[in-house]
Amino acid sequence: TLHPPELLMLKPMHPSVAEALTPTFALHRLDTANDRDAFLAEVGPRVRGLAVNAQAVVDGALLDQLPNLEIVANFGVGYDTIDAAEAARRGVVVTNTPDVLTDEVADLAVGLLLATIRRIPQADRYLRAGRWPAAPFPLTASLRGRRVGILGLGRIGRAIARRLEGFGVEIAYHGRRPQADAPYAYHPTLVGLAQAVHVLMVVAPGGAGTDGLVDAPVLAALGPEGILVNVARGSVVDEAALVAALEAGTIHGAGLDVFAAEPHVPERLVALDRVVLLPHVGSGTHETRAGMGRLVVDNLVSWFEGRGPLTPVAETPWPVSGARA
Ligand code: 8YV
Repeated sequence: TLHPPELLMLKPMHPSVAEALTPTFALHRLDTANDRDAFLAEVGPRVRGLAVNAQAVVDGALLDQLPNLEIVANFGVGYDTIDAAEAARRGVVVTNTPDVLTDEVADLAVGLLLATIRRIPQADRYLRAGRWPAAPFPLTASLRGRRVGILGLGRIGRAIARRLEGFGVEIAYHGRRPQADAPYAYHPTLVGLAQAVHVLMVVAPGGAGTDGLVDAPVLAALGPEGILVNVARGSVVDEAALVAALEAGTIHGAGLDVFAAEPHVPERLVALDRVVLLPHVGSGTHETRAGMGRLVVDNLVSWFEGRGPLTPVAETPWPVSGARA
């Protein structure tokens, strides 16, 4: 066909994505449209591909307005804002950006753990406030001799574990099932893991299956020396229970890169000195965001050249056998 495939971008994305798509595709932008419904009514039926990120929701109602959609390419490894099961039912492929951000996010997770347990941002603020001459910075907790638990031993969880091996700490994990090739102790329950470790690293995907997994009983099991680090999704942790546990001192501290209602962070969390709070920067480097952008584009190009998706998600495997073929 002489007509380039028509794509739709729902929200602003890394600029490299629109740049790379423009020569090959007819790219529509919903984020700059004045009347969203009128725009979708006119353009929707011609749209064959979506480029999205976590700022956009792709649900059944949106898919209804895109009857000829073939592929949703997500910028990010997590895709809890996309109803991938609904997409699968309609024969729409969903892709994400695994692997290209694994090491970057694992680096940040380990940095956040050290920042939290050694209170690195607090020490920096202490120096800047001119308090050093009056008294040395208070001593902190130590990673030495601590056991670390990983919730979700996927690509990023494994990369964190590999790094922590170098720190000489004992590592254990919890997930839906034990992994035969993982050299770490498996705990069949999350409460059991929390009981056995001092530090809990949350790396499980978001979505309905993991909603509120780290709840009050898990935090109680982690205990008064416990540190929670979350680089996954805010929804995996019961945020109200976490705030309560931190305020009561039933856990020691938390390092959080993600929150339940980003970019909103509860005032009560901001008021706490025992937490290190980051504005969702796990993958946020020039190199890695550019790599994620390339993979979004490569998935779309591969699809429209008839070669299938490069990195389809589990709900929409490729190549398809049977029904969706
Ligand atoms: C992105 C992320 O910043 O990959 C993910 O799942 O959370 C981050 O890498 C975010 O999804 C971009 O929209």
